[in-house]
Amino acid sequence: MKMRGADAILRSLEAEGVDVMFGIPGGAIMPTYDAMAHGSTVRHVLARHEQGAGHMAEGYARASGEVGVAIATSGPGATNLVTPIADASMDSVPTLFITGQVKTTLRGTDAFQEADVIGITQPIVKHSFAVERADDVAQTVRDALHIATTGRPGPVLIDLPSDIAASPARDATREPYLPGHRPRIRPNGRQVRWAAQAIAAARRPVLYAGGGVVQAGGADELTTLARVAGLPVTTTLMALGAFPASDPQWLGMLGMHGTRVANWAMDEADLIVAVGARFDDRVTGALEHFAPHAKIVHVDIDATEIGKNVAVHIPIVGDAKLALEALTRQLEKLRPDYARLAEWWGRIDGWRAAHPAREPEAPAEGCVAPEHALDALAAQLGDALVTTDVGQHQMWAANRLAFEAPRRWITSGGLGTMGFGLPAALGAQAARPDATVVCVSGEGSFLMNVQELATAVEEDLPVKVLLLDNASLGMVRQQQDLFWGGRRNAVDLGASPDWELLARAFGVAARSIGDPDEVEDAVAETLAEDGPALLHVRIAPEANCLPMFRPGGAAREMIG
Ligand SMILES: Cc1ncc(C[n+]2csc(CCOP(=O)(O)OP(=O)(O)O)c2C)c(N)n1
Repeated sequence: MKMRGADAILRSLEAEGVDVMFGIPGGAIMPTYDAMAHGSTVRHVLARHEQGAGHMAEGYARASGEVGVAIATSGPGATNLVTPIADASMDSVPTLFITGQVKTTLRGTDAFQEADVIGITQPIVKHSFAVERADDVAQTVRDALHIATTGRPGPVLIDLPSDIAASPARDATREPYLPGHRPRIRPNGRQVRWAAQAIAAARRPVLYAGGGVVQAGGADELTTLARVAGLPVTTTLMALGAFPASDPQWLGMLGMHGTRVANWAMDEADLIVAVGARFDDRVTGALEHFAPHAKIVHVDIDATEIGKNVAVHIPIVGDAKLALEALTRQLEKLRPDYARLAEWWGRIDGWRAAHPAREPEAPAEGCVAPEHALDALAAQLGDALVTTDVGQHQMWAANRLAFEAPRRWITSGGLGTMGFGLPAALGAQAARPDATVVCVSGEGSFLMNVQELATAVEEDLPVKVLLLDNASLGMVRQQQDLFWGGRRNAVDLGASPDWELLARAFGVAARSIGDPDEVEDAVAETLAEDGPALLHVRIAPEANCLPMFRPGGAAREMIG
């Protein structure tokens, strides 16, 4: 059979090592689905909503470090991908989104299911390609994968008109290309030396790591640098697991829902070494009050991040793993004097002793404390991967589950997308078939992509869901209570479905509990299920996620 544009898509994905994609067919993408019907080594996972498919691609990428691929038809299929594309852009997730487009002859006629997806997604893609010739398809796929995965990773879109997909194409997969060529950006040696000298001289240093460390595969190098230099370490929500939570140098997560000790250490630091992090507002709080005494070293692969939110004293543009290695080598030569840090560690230990992890409040009759449910999960988690949705449950999970290694924690950080958790878990499970994958969710978020339970059953993706039900949009309720005079509005989710029945309707095993004595057993039973399973836990409806700092307030002023 002669090769068509649509075949070239598949042959190129295969040649580049893509083994799964997530999507839903439709009119304008029919040629590509027909090409799949002729056979491909790329597994296709049929999602039930394109937003689900997009988050699955993200979950796959975040779990594996490999590119995640989602595919959809034109018009509504493509617009349903907008949220995952924005999510992947904010969290720098290497992803490829392939959309069908109306025939070139119908372009601009408001044809059936025509939407300008290139225009709509312009500000949120790393790059996009509107394919104009079938002969270009193979090269376009290779370029797209290359762009998605090099430098700062991100989402790339290929928009493929159906007539081009159906036209004969040159078999360009046989033409030479640089397979696996992924240049790494080396940091400048002089800047590394300055930074190492600043670290060796600092009296109150903090190492602040972000998702870029995970992306660069630099978690071990982060840990080595921290140990060699004796640095206290905090990470963003995105980088949990990049530094082992059991390590005595771990301060916990920083930011709005981070620990007091992490935020106070940043506040009093004389040197902040930021690696693969972007000083976003959920981390810094009000910028005019942020880290007033600190010099800042900022390592980032994306030069546009340096100096974006805070003035940087020593910039290092480069791959986080390489930069961390280089910094460690310099510090080994400098042999820093650890005694100068004794006072700083004393101060940190004092904060720790005064503010240990919160003891859960006694829950009302028929409810479980959220911290209790998460502590039970933490105790049985082992090497499991955890995805979350967005809300209180996400922040409780971030603080209660302790991760020792990267890529175990998958959450929507930058965009804060409710509905992310379940499909992301399915994508992670597709990437790691042998791993246990748990989605920690809230009932508001879970309902946003609950249809993907059907995908879990049909595709044998045995994810476990821990649904923390507080009968409300808890995080919004908490902010209304704390910062909006207690005027609760549009947060009551009293009329939720019967979760056990709902899960069973999809063929998913389910159990519902509200008795604290049942928690440990119920978690164990859920994790032991062969197939997908849901554990619905009624949690205290008034429980707040504390401590926190006020949106727009100073990070040092932690409430609760
Ligand atoms: C798509 C989307 N819509 C709205 C919001 C705003 N928002 C943030 S948290 C939240 C409540 C989440 O409720 P739930 O999933 O039940 O979690 P809980 O906070 O109760 O744990 C809302 C509405 C959001 N983050 N994402």
